[in-house]
Amino acid sequence: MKHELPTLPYAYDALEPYIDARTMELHHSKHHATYVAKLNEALQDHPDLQEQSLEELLKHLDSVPDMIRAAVRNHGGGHHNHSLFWKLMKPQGGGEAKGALGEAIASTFGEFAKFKEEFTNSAATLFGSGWAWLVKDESERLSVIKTPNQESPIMMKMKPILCIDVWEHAYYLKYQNRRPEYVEAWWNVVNWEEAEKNFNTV
Ligand code: MN3
Repeated sequence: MKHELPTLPYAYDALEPYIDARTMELHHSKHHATYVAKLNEALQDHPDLQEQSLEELLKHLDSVPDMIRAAVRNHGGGHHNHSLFWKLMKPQGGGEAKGALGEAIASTFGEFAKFKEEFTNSAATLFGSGWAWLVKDESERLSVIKTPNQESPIMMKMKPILCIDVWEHAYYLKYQNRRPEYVEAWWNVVNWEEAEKNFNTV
């Protein structure tokens, strides 16, 4: 079974003006596609691992052979993170979390604005390339974390709810070095229904 690049649930220009079409196109058709190709390449001589779902592979990186573990972490993580990320954005998104997720955010962070501030701060201060996340741990507790490179919370037994890619390739064409501006704009395209779906599934 080969891993495949998912199609975007909207057009490349659908998130304009917050995220530009050229960035979306390169990010999806080049960067994400490369993670998928390199993951398949790493697994090509490992038919047993090809049978596993991406989640299983990432949850049990310890049982992946040494020789390909870094490739699976980087490219498998990259494939999984981007697949989540695309669905967590939509045109006419933004606003605040509602429903069960909205309640959990309010009870964890005090109010939505506090959560937004903490998440924004994590995304802005992450050094180098990586991701900021809202995650749920095994005792259902919410927290904001950052991961370097293409590491995923599922490698740490945590469930991803919301994420933002802060690699320069995610914003450089439009925002150059102004990552905080990109993060601020990104809040306008957050797909809270998708985040709530992530929150409600185990
Ligand atoms: Mn990326």
